[in-house]
Amino acid sequence: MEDKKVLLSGIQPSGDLTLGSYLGAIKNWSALAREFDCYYFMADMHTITVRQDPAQLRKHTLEQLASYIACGLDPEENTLFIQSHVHQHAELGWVLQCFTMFGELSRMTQFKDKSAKHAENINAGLFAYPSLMAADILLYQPDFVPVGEDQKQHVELTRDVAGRFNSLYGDVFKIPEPYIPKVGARVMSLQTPTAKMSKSDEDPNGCVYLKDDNDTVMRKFKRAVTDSETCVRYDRENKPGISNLMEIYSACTGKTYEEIQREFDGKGYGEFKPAVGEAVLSVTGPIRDEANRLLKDKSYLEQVYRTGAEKAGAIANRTLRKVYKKVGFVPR
Ligand code: ATP
Ligand code: LTN
Repeated sequence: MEDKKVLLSGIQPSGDLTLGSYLGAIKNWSALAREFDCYYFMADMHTITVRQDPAQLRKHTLEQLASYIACGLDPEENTLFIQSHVHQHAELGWVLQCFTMFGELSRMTQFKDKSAKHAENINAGLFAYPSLMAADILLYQPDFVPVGEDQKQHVELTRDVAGRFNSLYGDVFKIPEPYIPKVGARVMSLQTPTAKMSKSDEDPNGCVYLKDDNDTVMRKFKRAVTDSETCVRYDRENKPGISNLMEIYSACTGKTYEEIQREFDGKGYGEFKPAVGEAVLSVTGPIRDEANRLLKDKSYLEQVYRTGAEKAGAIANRTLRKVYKKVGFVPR
């Protein structure tokens, strides 16, 4: 256990998990448990940077935990916890805000996107979000942070903040590496294939949710936006819709783009689109059913997140104590 490398990641329970969250993140996580000491959490504190309905937030947090387990994250092998249960995240988050520059935060793409989308509520938390994310990460001294492409900028900022802190106080934090999957790193919306498939997207047709029933999944793929050609060919620039479907199909079947091109040679999109839907369902159907089963067992989920928070809290506390000492706080 001790000499295993450490890995940590989180997802915001801001909505229902999507095919993007699965292919871009969770799918890869489940393959890593043997090799690494893994920490995965529900980033509930991050979600309130955007207004949330409290009952929905609670529901999404537990559903996300059930989905993590249904996607193959065994709670015996992975530490699964809820961010707000480990108070050290908020505490280190504050300290790291004091080591993150205004200019750095202003450059974050997610901040720019979200503040454009929620112009009426550009709060300080939304702006300072990457400092809390840096705390989430650095508390556990991980070697790797597996995330989708869109989070790379935040992990890079985390590295800069950790480096800045270390250069002032000595080696307190391990500098983590982002760990980005090659296939499925950027699943795009089925309706606007130039935009990321996102759980908080307003158009539910662009987004495939892990909890969608079979008919809904098939309907969404049949209606996916493509182009005016008919050939199944990978070209991100000129054929974003088809290329996205090819990436999804490839991620779900393990086939290469050449194999897919050959398979659908001479066949139109009318055949390709439902085939992608079927391939996706073969993966997400069993996950959905298992998550629904787990959600009925509240005491099991409770036991998982309690054990997780206890384990995570012990590690987090070690780092926080060290940081408090370094910056000069009087020990209690
Ligand atoms: P929100 O809409 O609330 O911003 P989101 O759906 O964009 O959420 P996140 O919670 O930001 O998803 O992401 C969770 C993890 O899944 C991150 O590691 C992220 O990089 C990855 N991820 C999310 N969406 C996609 C996607 N469309 N393609 C690939 N990876 C994704
Ligand atoms: N910012 C991420 C969620 C997140 C995270 C983290 C990911 C919060 N803290 C720490 C990895 C490590 C997102 O919006 N997907």
